[in-house]
Amino acid sequence: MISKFPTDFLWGGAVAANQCEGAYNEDGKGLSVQDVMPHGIRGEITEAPTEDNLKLKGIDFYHRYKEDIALFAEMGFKVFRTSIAWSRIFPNGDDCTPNEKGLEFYDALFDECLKYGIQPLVTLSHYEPPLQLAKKYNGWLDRRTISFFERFAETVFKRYKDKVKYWLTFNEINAILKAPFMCGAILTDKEQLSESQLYTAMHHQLVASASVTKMCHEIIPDAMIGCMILGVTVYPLTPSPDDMIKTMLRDRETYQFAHIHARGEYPGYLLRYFKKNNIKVNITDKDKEILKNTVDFISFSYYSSICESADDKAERTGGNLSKGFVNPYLKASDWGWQIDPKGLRYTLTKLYDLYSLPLFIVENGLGAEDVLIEGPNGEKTVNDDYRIDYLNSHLVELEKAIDDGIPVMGYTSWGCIDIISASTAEMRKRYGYIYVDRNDDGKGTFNRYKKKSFEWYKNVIKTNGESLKR
Ligand code: BGP
Repeated sequence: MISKFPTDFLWGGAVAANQCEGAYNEDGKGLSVQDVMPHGIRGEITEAPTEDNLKLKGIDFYHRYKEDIALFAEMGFKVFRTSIAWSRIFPNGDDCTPNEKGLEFYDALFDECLKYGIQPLVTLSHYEPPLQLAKKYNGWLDRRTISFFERFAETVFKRYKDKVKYWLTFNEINAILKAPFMCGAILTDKEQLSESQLYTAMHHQLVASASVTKMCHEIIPDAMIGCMILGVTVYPLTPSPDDMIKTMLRDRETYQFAHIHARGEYPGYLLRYFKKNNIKVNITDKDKEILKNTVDFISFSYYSSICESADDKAERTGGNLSKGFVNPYLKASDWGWQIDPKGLRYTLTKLYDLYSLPLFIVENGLGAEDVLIEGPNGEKTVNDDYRIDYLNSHLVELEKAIDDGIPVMGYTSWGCIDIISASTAEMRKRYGYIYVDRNDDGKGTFNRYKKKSFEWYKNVIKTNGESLKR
């Protein structure tokens, strides 16, 4: 018996409503910011949805979820992470009554999961705020958005309290500082936004996150609710103390969010940063009281690590919403994200050493251009050994953290089925154990095909990690 994974370890996979459901205007759903972002984060925002926006149809999960959940069950999933599209429930964000058809869809989706013994893990806000909130209030810049979000959370907590026992508030809540429109429905150009405005929007989301944490504990006492952080793992490019300090400062962009959710207050270094840079954020006494409602666990996404240096001339590379310097010891994915399994163990250790809360990896995976081939028995498949290697190596490092005594609740690999990528809105950047026949030109049958990694992951789950190659 080698495996160190606990017997109740929550193995599964993750998606987000806007990256898979499609049905962008069906059954009363309102537009979300994603419906006018045809080319991802760096693309233009269109006046109205355009044909070239793959997310309008996604992978048609809205109509095919039963087939997909059955495939997840075949792999043995214990948990399935997805989000509730806010604009399916409150089409404009500030509506007084919810859209019943939207509520019915998620009732059916969660029932389908539970039919197979799969626990839903639900993200309340995953980069898909209602577009109307942007147009009418300039999104999270306006404090009234807190109450709109509280109404949304209260509605779904009460509706699904017997079906959903694991909740996350905001997906990668730290990303609002990098992508204010996608994360905060803020129409003002990022370059025009003052730091006071950006941190004010961040503050409103933090208050909303703590407020719904309190609400979840009251409405669903046997549920667990966590924050979700974009895990940016940063190494100094050289042992120069200047690079080390630069790394420490860069780390704070991530850890300040975990700090606030875990300790219930702003860290001194962030308040000092506000003061030093004349950043005005209205943190009321009532806000401070609300912030004290801390989370039950910390969840995060982990894909890669980056280097930081005090010397700006070094060569930079990509990462999940984060640019860093190239680490000469690491290989990169086709999208320039540096592959670093040990960085996952380092991040788990650092988070637990700092906050002593249970942890949950809710995103980890390799985006790659997969090639569909004819399998040995005539079926269509993908030989994604590269994805198996990536996932296997990360799970082996995760196991070492568990062996150190770190309580990790579960692991939902990102994009358990091919979906539309968030940063570039591409279909060709595939993450799934299941190939979806849809391409960047929008063409395809939408058929699903099991990749080689499907059987691999099914066996990992069946053996509770025993089958991993160490
Ligand atoms: C994270 C998001 C996910 C997912 C992932 C992969 O930031 O939480 O929604 O998209 O990144 O990134 P991408 O889809 O850009 O490859």
